[in-house]
Amino acid sequence: MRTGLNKFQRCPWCGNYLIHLAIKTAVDELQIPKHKLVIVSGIGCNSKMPQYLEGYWVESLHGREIPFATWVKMANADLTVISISGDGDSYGIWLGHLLHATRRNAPILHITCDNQNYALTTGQASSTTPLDAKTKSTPTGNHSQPFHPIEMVKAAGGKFVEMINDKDTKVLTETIKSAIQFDGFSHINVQQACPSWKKW
Ligand SMILES: Cc1ncc(C[n+]2csc(CCOP(=O)(O)OP(=O)(O)O)c2C)c(N)n1
Ligand code: SF4
Ligand SMILES: [Mg+2]
Repeated sequence: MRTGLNKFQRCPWCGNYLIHLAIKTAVDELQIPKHKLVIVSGIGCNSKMPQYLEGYWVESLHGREIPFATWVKMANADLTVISISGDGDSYGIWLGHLLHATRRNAPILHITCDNQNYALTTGQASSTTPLDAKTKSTPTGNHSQPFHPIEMVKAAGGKFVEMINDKDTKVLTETIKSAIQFDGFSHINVQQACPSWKKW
């Protein structure tokens, strides 16, 4: 955790607490030394995650965590590199990076905290918001068909692609461990609770 930062900037019951716990447990159980761990995030509620974990970390730009994480791994293949972002980021603003990293089989783990909305900017619809869901930006209901992230990444050639609920923390922890050890690009979509904005 960043020195001096001991107050989590999250709403009560935010699913990011559980995702955080799963990442921390996975890294601890794999005994990855903190000087060999690099966590790269984008921008969003989820993207404060690296601040609370032991290791090197970067909060990059919204949508740019995957190329940043890939470059880190290219510079030093001995590092464990995890990139983290939200659904608005991974599947929206720079979806291209996710698909190209998948196609290139970049050897990093990318975790998407999928709360089905742009939470940090107060709850607009994203590309995984369900049909008919009412959000700030869809007051009469969402009329756009959501992406299915798992099918999309598999179609791009993804070999390690999982969707897990944040409350299944044991499964999530074990899957993160396997994904870190996977030789190639791995992607975990975490279905994340966001009690402040995700009301469906
Ligand atoms: C290039 C760019 N566009 C827009 C923003 C504004 N912005 C910051 S966070 C955010 C929403 C993030 O949503 P998501 O990726 O789903 O993460 P969450 O907050 O839900 O965890 C937006 C639109 C930005 N910082 N940079
Ligand atoms: S707005 Fe949602 S995602 Fe953001 S901290 Fe609150 S509960 Fe978590
Ligand atoms: Mg989101």
